[in-house]
Amino acid sequence: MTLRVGVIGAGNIGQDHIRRLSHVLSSACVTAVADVDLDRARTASHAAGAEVFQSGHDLIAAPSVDAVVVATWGPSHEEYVLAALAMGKPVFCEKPLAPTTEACLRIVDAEIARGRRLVQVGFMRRFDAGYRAMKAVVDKGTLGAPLLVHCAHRGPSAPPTFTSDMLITDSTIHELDLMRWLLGEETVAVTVLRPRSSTARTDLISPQVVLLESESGVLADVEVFVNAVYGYDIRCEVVGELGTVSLGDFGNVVVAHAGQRSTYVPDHWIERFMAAYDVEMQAWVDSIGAGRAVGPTAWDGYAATAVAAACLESLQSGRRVTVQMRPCPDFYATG
Ligand code: ISE
Repeated sequence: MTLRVGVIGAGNIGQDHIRRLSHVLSSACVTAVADVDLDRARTASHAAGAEVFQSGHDLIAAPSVDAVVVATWGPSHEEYVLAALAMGKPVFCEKPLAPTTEACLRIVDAEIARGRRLVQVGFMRRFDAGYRAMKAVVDKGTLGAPLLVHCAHRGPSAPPTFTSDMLITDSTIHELDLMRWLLGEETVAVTVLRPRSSTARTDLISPQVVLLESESGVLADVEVFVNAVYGYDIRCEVVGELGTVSLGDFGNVVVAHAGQRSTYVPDHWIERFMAAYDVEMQAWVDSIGAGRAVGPTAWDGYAATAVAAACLESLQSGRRVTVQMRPCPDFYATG
């Protein structure tokens, strides 16, 4: 059976999801596209032959839509996810689930009230082959207990609308989720440091260094640098009692030639994580067919936003901030 998907938001990632659902994945097609910018929706829907809507709510209610992808900007996620939940339609929501912990909890509560998991959050790095291989090594215990994690999240340049807070809420949010997933424990306290800033943008605090402390005391340092000029470069290394495991770049080779050793660095996150996005969305489509939800839950979306809220407070105060989170409901405990 082919899953008929409606995509709300036809920006960068929305267009990419429409392409993947229409031409790359199996058992799915795009039957509807909505965007407040009707022309953008029309252009994006063209290749898929999908119906065009200006209102995301009309798209969710359409009988031709079985499941919904929300790829609009963060502050509008909540209303669309809640509307999909109200109709009992599965919904894939891009990260962050919502910008505030209160909004995330309203989604969590609505999903629990519905009685079954309908939300998957777009933390696609959990589907990246490199991160999965790292997690398998950590889980196997070969390295002993993890002690430290070193991460770098660098991009070539940030759009003019990108703010200092967005280094946390838009970029580091991936590492905030990954730490919980890789270590299998909550982050309990954070500190955000401001090193010397790049002169590329005087209005932006970039780079930042985010320190995360886990329940058992594992310390993770995340360098987030959104105007690093040279390319999109994601690094991660877990240091355990007996050894380390590092993230390999996707299929990268190192070339030594004419007195130089060099390797390719992509310039955009869509390219770096292309395969992860494909695997992530195929998993979502298949899980709906199988009637068994997989992937990052609404609770994971809430937890990442709760850690991000503490990071934003620390970015302002310069102090260590403890993370405030509700205890995890049983509903998500086995998910
Ligand atoms: C972007 O929105 C993403 O989702 C990318 O994965 C992330 O690396 C980038 O920093 C964000 O701006």
